[in-house]
Amino acid sequence: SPTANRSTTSLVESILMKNVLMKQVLMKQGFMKKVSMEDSLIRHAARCLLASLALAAVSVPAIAQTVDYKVRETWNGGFVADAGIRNGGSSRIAGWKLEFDYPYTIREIWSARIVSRSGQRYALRGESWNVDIPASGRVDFGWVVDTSGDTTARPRNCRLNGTAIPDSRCAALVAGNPVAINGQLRVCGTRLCNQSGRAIQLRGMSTHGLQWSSKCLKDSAFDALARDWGADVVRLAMYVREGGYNTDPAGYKARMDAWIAEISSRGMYVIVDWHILTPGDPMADVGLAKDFFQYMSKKHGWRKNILYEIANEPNGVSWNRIRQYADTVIPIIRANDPDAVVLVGTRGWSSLGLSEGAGPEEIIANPVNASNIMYSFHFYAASHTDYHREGFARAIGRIPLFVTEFGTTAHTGNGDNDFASAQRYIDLMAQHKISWVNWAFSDHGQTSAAFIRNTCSTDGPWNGSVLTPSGAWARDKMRVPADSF
Ligand code: IDC
Repeated sequence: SPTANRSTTSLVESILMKNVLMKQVLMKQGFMKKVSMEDSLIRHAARCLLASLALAAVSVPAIAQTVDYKVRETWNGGFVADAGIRNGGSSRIAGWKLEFDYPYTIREIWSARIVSRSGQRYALRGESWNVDIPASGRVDFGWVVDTSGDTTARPRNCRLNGTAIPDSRCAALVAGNPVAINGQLRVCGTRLCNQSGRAIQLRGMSTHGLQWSSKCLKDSAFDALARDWGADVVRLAMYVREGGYNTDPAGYKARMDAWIAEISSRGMYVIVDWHILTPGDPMADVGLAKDFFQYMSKKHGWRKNILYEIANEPNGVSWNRIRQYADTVIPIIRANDPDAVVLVGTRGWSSLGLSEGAGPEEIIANPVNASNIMYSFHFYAASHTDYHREGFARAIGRIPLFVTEFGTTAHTGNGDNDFASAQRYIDLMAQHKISWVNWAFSDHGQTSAAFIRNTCSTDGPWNGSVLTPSGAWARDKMRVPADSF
C-alpha cells in the first residue's frame, strides 16, 4: 500500500541518517577505514531495500488499473472489439505494455501495436501518440478478430508493465450488448435462439413510417434506445407506398444503409421491414421487393444482426398468395445471407388470419416451405382483445412467432390506450419468449407515438416528460425486467 511504501521509505532514510551520524562519531574516534566499509555495507543494504520496494510497487499496484474490453459489432466471420486502459493512479504510466491471454487471432489493430504473440499470449504497446497513460487518464485502442464461432471469450491474465491485473478488471466491460452476447440468431423449434442455442426474447421499438419520421433517427435517439431504453432490436419501417420507397428507391437504399450502420454500431438487432400496407397484396410490388431484398441482403448479409421482414401486413389476399410471395423473395435473401432469420407477414394485417375470419390453422396446415423463418403477429391492444389473444395463443408452440409490431392503442394507431389488454399480451409473450416490437419511436401526434409532438426536433432527452403514456409504458416494459440473456 502507499502508506506501507511511505513508511518503509522513511525507515530507509532514517537508517541512512543514522549512518551519517555514526560516521561522524567514528571519524572523530579515528576509525575512518572501518567506517567507510560499514558505510558502503549500509548503503548497499539500503539500495537493496529500495530496489525491492520498487519491485513491490510494481507487483502490488497502489491504485487500480483497469483494462476495458467490449465487443462492439459482430458479423458472420468476425467482430470488432474496443479496448482501453484506465490509469486509476496519480502518476503517469510511462511506456505501457499490456500482456494478456486471448483465444482469437487479431487481424487488424489500431492505436496500439502487437509486439509479440506466443500461442494465446499477446503483448501490446502504444503508438507514439499514446505510449504513456496520464495520471487518472486512459488510452483507447481496438481490433478486428476473424472468427466464425463464439464471440464471448475475453482477455484474461492481464499484466500491465509486468503487474498482474485481476481478471475482474482485465476485461471490465464485458461484451454487454444484445448482439455481442447473442450473435447470429436462428429459429430453434418454434423459438428464437441465440448463437449458443439458447431461447431468447428480443424487445424493441419500430420506427414510424421512415418517409415521415426519419427526423427521430438521430445519434442521440439511437444512443437512448440502446442504453436508457435497453432496446434489443429496432425495426426500420420502410413503407413501400404512401410517399415511401417507391418515390426514390436509390435514396432510400442509401438511407437504410446509414440507419442500419448506426443501429448495428450500438449492438442492437435490426429488422429490415418491407412495409406493405395499401394495397395489401404483397405481389403488387414484387419487382421492387425483389430488387430491395437483393440489395439489402447483399449489402448487409455479412452482419449477424439483420432480420428481414418481407411483408408488413398483407391484407385482402389468401394465405396461398402470401406463400407464393414468400417463395419468390426468400431464395433471393438466402443466396446472399444464408443464415438470417426471415419474418413472414400473415393474412389479415399480420393477424395470423384472425382479422379476416381465418386463423393460424391454415398456416400450421400449410407452412412456408423454407427453414429459419418466423411468422409475424401484430396486435393493437385496444382493438384486438380476447378473440385475437386466444387465436395467437393457439399458434404458440405450433409455429415460430415474432410480434414485429404492436400498439397499446386502437388499430388506427390512435385512441385510448388499453394497458390492461396490452399487459395480458406482454405476459403471454414473456412466458413463451416471443419477441416483440412496439409502434412507434416517433412524435407523429397519434397516441401510439412514443413522444409528444416536436420531440424529434430536439436532441432529447428521450425520456421523462416528452414521453406519451404509450412511450412511457413501452420503455418501462423494455427496462423491467432486464433482459434474461
Ligand atoms: C399508421 C401510422 C399512421 C399512418 C397510417 C397509414 O401510425 O401515421 O397514417 O399507418 O399509413 C399498422 C401498420 C402501421 C400503421 C399502424 C397504426 O403496420 O403502418 O401505422 N398499424 O394504424 N397495422 C396495424 C396498425
